[in-house]
Amino acid sequence: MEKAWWQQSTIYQIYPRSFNDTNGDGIGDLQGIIEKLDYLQLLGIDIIWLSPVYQSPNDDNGYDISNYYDIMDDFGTMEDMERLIEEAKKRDIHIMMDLVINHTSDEHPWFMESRKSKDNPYRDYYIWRESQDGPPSDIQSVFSGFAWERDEQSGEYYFHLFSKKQPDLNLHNPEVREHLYNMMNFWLSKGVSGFRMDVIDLIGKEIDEKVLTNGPKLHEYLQEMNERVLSQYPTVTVGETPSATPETAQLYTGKGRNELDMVFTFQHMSLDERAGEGKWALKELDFVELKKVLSTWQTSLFQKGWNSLYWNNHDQPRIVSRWGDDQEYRVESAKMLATVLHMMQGTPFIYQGEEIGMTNIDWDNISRYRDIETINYFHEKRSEGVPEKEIIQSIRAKGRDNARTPFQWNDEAHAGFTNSVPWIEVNENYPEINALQAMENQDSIFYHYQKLIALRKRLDILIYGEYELLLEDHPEIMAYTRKWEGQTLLVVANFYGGNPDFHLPEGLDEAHGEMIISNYSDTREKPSGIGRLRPYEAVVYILNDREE
Ligand code: TEU
Ligand code: CA
Repeated sequence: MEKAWWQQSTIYQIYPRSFNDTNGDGIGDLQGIIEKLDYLQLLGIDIIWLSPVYQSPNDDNGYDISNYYDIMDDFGTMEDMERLIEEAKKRDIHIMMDLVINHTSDEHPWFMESRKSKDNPYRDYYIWRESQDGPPSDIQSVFSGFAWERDEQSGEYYFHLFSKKQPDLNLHNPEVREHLYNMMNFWLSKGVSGFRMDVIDLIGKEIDEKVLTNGPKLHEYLQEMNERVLSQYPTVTVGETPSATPETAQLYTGKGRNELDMVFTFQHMSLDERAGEGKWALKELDFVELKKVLSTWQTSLFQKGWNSLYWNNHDQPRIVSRWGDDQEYRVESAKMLATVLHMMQGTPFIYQGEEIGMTNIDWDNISRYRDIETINYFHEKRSEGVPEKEIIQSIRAKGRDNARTPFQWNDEAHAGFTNSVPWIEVNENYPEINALQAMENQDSIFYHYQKLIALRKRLDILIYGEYELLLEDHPEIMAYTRKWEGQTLLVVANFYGGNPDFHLPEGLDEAHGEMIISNYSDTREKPSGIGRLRPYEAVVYILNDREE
């Protein structure tokens, strides 16, 4: 089996606004990323996924693009971008752009034309409907309220699944697709290596039938895009697909389908939400279900497609606060979560700050938050009479700003992120949690990630090994094997703070191999199946199969 170059890669997501500010305006910038490339090289990552850096009025922090061919003023210039691509390349690091083509900004020239009149040549670039009495349908925006906005000029409504300032493009118009393919080719010819595709499962939608994700034309368009653009370069692609199931993932990533390399599943991310009630409806994590979901993705795509592996991104709360322990066992639990994820089959994604165990924020006043989704949700619930305390509780647990506070570089003012006032406050725990501190400590989370990344390059079993879940119903332990060419990789992890008892299945209960990584520095080379695990302990062995 030949492996694709991105199959043993690790991808690091940068949210540029919050990464590193070099010109003292309180906003991260491209020069700031260039300055930290050595840090990323030391970590060992292969690809940077850059959240959007295109020109944007920043209603949704760059996910509302007004010019696909230029760089946001806050972040720098096209020259800075070219320099970033070049400097990254020198360090064998690829750049993956964020591709936002479900919608543009309402300040994009296409939309400004489109809204001028019903017969404007750009009218059909977006989705317009006539309606006399209120919105044309009851479809709701992800960011609260109706997904329809009445436009004064023509009296018609335009469709926006996200904010009012993010009108949805009409991908059924071949001219629109043509423009987008040209734009993608422009970036690939500049030397970027691929795309992370924002809500790509929406591009085949049929509004009038109320089919949003997984529309009838979705795969046809992706195949067309592949033919026209992606197949022309050695690219790596990952689709953001909130609706994907293990079955539809095979349509996107299946061999011979010529669509995408990977998709992001959201199924594991929803297991601490009350089913069907959306992201703010909190419930405790269903751990047995988490094991089941992750395992189903592992086995369904085995030799059929390819998984992306992630715990964090710019839309999700910090994993160590969410499913680890961000207090007493912060270091152990962050390493445990990393280990469990990185030993699976797929391409791992690290979100900035994850590698130093950054945590959620603890803010109870709405004025400190910056995210449009959070702010809209707050006001919507207030107007429905929900007590402020209750709303804030959800926001603290799930709000996107948890991931968006500035990167904590050191223990100086503003965590070394900026020398002026940051656009969003720094998490106050930066004196203890920061990159400098992590780099000076050989036992830090940072070096654990470095080891995991290096193991992926060294051990083919991590690329090819067949996955099997063990101890399925155990309420505290996650254990699995990966088998390949007479070897077994065994991963056993305690997801909680106790000392659970467990028995591995026969055959695995005596170790014959070597421990390759653990999150407690004093873990002995103990027989793998025996004994208890300490709080959040995670151990990985390679066992050589016994000769019969
Ligand atoms: O997110 C798409 C998406 O499904 C959102 O609903 C996201 O999951 C939500 O924030 C969860 O609360 C993508 C981007 O990742 C996000 O940052 C953008 O705001 C959104 O698309 C619109 O472009
Ligand atoms: Ca700046």
